[in-house]
Amino acid sequence: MMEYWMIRSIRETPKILKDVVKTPIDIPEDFKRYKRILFIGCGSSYYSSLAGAYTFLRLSSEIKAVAFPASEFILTYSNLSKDSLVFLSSRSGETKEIITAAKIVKQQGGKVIGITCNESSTLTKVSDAFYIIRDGEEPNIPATKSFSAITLILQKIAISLLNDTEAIESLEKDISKIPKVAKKIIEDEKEFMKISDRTLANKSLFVHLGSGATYIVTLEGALKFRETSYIANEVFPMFEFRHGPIALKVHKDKIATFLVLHKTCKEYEENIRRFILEINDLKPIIITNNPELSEFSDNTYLVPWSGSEVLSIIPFVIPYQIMAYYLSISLGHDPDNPSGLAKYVSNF
Ligand code: F1P
Repeated sequence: MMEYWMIRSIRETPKILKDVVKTPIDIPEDFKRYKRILFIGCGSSYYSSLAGAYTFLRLSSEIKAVAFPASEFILTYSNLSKDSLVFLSSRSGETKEIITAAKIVKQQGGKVIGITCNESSTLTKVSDAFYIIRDGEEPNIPATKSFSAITLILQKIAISLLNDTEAIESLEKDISKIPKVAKKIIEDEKEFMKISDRTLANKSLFVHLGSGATYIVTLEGALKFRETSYIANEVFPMFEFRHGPIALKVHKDKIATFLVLHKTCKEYEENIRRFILEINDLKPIIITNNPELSEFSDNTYLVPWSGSEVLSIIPFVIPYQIMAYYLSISLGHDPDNPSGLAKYVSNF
């Protein structure tokens, strides 16, 4: 079977993450004085931005971090630029909405920090400072290792902006474990190929259910399937599925459902068990690090992650990237060059 770049890029994730773990995040002390922290990106880089904002919000006592797609920031929220520290993420560093957003922020007196894989990109030229991710460039259009690397940089930045030194130390220990865990998950590659072939091949709608960090995982996972297999994907915070979208169950034979859960929801374990029984007829694929949930599905993947919930995003997204890759090739598509997609969107 021909191997496309996408699976090779996924397999390079542990190596690139090792470099990111070693990247010093020298945030100047005065950065903590900004009233707001904005994380902005497009596509997969928007989901990395959500991960950055989520990390800060979950670990800080201040509600001052938020993520936007660059186009929404430009059309609706550019008034937030003043007194804001703005992290603009872009694998290519050339996405037009990102460059436009950078100019707006600077015009209004905000501070622009770029995160990109492309050292000679326009984003580095319009930023006040920037972080470069070495070897982040991918021949495959759908982001894989670059998503994980940009996400980890943003999470490291968010953690460095916290004031709680104890929390920072413990999270930095967790961060150092991620590359090894990524390697272990990638070694299970054939397990994900089986799930794709056995469960996904003849479905016409994918439904993804997550919560907290794993909700961000499902957003990026759904995008991977859309980009590489051209299948409709719906994503919901887990219990939101009960407020209307559960009507989709009428199509249960054509639906593949993913339930992505970190074990932290201990105090709501009973509610979660009842919910899983409520959607049992959808035969969910369960991606979790809670072994007690494996009784609910023949398709359960136990993610070997025992670290914090906020840092579970990268370990939990790799199974999605691999499943999307194998589904795409089993459907006869080219996962590297999806129809109608460009490496980046150069107009706005
Ligand atoms: C952003 C992006 C990708 C998407 C596709 C089009 O690129 O939307 O997330 O997969 O490649 O471009 P970038 O700003 O991160 O380079």
